[in-house]
Amino acid sequence: MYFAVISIFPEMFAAVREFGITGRALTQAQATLELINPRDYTTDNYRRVDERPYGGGPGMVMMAEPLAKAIEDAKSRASAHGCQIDAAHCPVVYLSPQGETLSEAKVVALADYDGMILLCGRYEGIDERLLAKYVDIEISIGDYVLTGGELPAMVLMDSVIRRLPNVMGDDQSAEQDSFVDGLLDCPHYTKPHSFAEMSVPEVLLSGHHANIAQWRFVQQVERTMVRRPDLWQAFTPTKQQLKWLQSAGIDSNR
Ligand code: 9D3
Repeated sequence: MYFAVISIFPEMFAAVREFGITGRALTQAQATLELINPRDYTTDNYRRVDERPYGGGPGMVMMAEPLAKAIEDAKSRASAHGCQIDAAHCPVVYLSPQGETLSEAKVVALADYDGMILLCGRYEGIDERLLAKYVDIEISIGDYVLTGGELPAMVLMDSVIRRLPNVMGDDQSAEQDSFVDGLLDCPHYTKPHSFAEMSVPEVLLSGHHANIAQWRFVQQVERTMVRRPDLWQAFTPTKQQLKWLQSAGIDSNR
């Protein structure tokens, strides 16, 4: 998958580029990341990308022209990389507090594109005419105020890259975790056997794989009921899970 990121703070993207699973995916070319700085497309001596808002008020607005040139360059780079340049194959995604909230379902859908151009805003926002002309998808990462779109772009890339084929070392990990089956995760334990006068639950030491699977599932359910009643409401157990719930005395009809 191809990513072009348009940001006046390209150095921030070392976080995804240089570390962990995303870093490895980029090294192994399962994903490509190109950074494009709108300042490089300015024509004035000060390399200005922001101006005062028409109509007055506090703060600054990102100007359309440097961003338009940056997006056009991103599209030609995406094309050179083999992406078909249209909204169906390589959309322009604007990270914005006004966007639809990112979810695992959206992440899965985003992972199907050839690539995407991620547009990161700073200051109060971007000139609306640039957005009208270029933006295909608008995404927020949640209802809290950040200082720009860079961290949301990295959140999006992290969540999308881990869903690409052959990226997860253990290819089960992406399937089995929280939100994929609609429940929170079970607790995890590793060495040592005793820590802070707490020992590991006996069932995990038993080697009885069916009992371990049942215990983990019941733990998932108990946590989800308490912490995320919304997820529990929406959950539909399989036949096996229904048996486990019955033997644990949990009413699955809620
Ligand atoms: C305090 C400024 N706000 C005026 C009412 C508007 C505002 C402008 C720019 C609020 C935040 C931002 C910068 N945020 C993003 O670019 C952003 C974001 C976020 O703040 N929260 C969650 N998701 C996202 S995606 C992009």
